[in-house]
Amino acid sequence: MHARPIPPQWDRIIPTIRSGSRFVITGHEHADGDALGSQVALYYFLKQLHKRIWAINCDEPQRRLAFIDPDRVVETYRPDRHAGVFASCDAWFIVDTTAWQRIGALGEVARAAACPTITIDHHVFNIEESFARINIVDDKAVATAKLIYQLGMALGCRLDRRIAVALYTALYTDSGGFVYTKMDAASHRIVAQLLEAGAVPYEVYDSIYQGNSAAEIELFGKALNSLRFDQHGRVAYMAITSRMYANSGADPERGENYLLNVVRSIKTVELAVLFRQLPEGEGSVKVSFRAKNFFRVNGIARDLGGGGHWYAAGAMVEGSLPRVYEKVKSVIAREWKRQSRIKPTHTE
Ligand SMILES: [Mn+2]
Repeated sequence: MHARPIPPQWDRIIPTIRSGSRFVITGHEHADGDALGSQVALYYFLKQLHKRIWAINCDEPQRRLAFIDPDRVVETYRPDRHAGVFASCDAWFIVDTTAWQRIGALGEVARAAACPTITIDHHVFNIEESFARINIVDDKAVATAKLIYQLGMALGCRLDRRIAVALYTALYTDSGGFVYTKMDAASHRIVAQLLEAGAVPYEVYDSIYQGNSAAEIELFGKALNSLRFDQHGRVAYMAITSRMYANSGADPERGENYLLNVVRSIKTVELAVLFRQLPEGEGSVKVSFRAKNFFRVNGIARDLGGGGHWYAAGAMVEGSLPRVYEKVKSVIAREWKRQSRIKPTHTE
């Protein structure tokens, strides 16, 4: 099923919500603040309408985001337990992605699902990876949470503290602390309402950014030691080997954003690239890209089998760390030449 995306026209799905009684909500794998926050907020919005809801992801939520889901409503997919749920639900919502490859083992289940599948997302849409019957996409939105807020209001639901914390965390994390280009005035007005509904900025900040262990900071030190520059200091590369964190007890996932943001903060750096060798064997590497002003990374990530935004994207690449490192370096060198000729537009 390759359905073209539609802009947020909530009338297109509200009848399905009103008439149905059983719904599933899924976020993408390794759910980030936006995926988990959007999922949990939509869960409680639909609960207000007295629906039976299952929130099911393909993997365990990150520990540092557990505060978004204090009642532990998000379950991890188990075929034996959940097969009946997918067979009997009235619609299946997938948030913060439109790609079946991004929901892990649930991808194949969703592609074969008999119930209507509805994605709600703000990433650049790729029809080749799409699967849902309805794709609601607004790539001008700073976070999927903005769309979930709009849907909740269109349904006549109200904000409560749990919803406010979930949506606030999503908006905060996906906008790099409310500073990225797409964090517009309308999104700030939503944030104001979330504060009125009980979200406490310092509590969210503390939960996400001040839970580091000493082992994690030591790992960051090793990663920073691997820092190398290219293109006259405009491109920065870092690599974390699986050996680096084998005994550190650190959760590498949570450090990625931190490292990329630290390196991107270097005045001359336009593009930061992080290679993370995955611990399962030596066979694959997660490559993450963060650009600053003009360089667009989503095309590179897509060519490598991943995806993302113009300024933030990533991919899992098969191969040893040195081989993936060299491969990506040459792809970037080529792209750098091409994109340097393009005038920056800042119109994302
Ligand atoms: Mn997002």
